[in-house]
Amino acid sequence: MNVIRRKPWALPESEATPEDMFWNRRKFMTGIAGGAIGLTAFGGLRGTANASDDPSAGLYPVPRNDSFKLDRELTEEAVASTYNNFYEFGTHKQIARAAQALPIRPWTVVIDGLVDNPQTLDIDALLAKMPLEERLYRFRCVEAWSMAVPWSGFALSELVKLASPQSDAKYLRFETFNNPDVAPGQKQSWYPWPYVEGMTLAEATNELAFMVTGVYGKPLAKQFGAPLRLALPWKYGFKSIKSVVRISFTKERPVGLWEAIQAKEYGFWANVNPGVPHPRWSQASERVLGTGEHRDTLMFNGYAEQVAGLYKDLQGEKLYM
Ligand SMILES: Nc1nc2c(c(=O)[nH]1)N[C@H]1C(S)=C(S)[C@@H](COP(=O)(O)O)O[C@H]1N2
Ligand SMILES: [Mo]
Repeated sequence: MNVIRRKPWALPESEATPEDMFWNRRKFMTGIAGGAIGLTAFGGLRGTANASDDPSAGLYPVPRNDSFKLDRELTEEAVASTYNNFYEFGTHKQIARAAQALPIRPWTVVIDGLVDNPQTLDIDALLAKMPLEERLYRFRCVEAWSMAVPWSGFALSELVKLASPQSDAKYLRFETFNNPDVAPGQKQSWYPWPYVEGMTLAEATNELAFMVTGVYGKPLAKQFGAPLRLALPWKYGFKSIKSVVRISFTKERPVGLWEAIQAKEYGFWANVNPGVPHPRWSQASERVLGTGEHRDTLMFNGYAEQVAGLYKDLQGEKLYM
């Protein structure tokens, strides 16, 4: 798939998918969605079979919070769970099978930095503590594809409360696991592993910021970033970091993996804005996964009402890359 020769890290996150590849992929995905054939070929890969082995399976489905509404159909599970960005398992979209190698128990999440309650939490203890709910969210990748998914999880603000940030904490820095023995992508030493992402404390306590623990009414399948990932639906998808092991409260603005390797194209804020093109392609519209439909991209991915106020006093910042 990596046919165009360029710096290895420039592939393919930083490259809009050529249409011909997209249509081939569509045929492939339609095959899976078709049912019996896909199911036989892929076994439990979609997460259905694996999810029932997950010790948190009994927690799902969780009640839906109806204040988060969609303007479109949900993306089919078979589509969303077989088209993933998870560079730890490969630089292409078909990493779902490889991602099954990730051990998700035991799993601990460290909360540290400028907080009154630093702690190491076992994932199942965290799940038991948090008010789980389902939210239907849009998702917009910087590569100009989109989906709509029913995440389960809890508001990030709940975790912030648990940590009790000190007055000089301004940012949250999230870190993914680092285990090249199970994640072959992490043997590619030109990436600055582990994957890191961050946001301001104000963004983290916005009602939309969501810690995801499940999807499609089940525990999170591994390819989605089990057992704990982020969803910041008004930002480009690379901000929604997967398989989180550490959350640090900091005074300094964290530098994400993509910003570290390509700061001219991937910044800290990465808010969706159809009027601000990526340096190499337009962000005006998006391909809807599974349907092939093209839609106009919305300001803040349709969440302006909830988040525009966060940026009022930040007009000097590069808010949209
Ligand atoms: N740890 C980690 N988190 C990650 C990524 C990644 O490669 N590694 N890719 C990001 C990108 S670019 C996108 S679009 C989304 C994809 O999420 P999905 O596979 O659930 O659609 O995950 C984001 N989080
Ligand atoms: Mo992405």
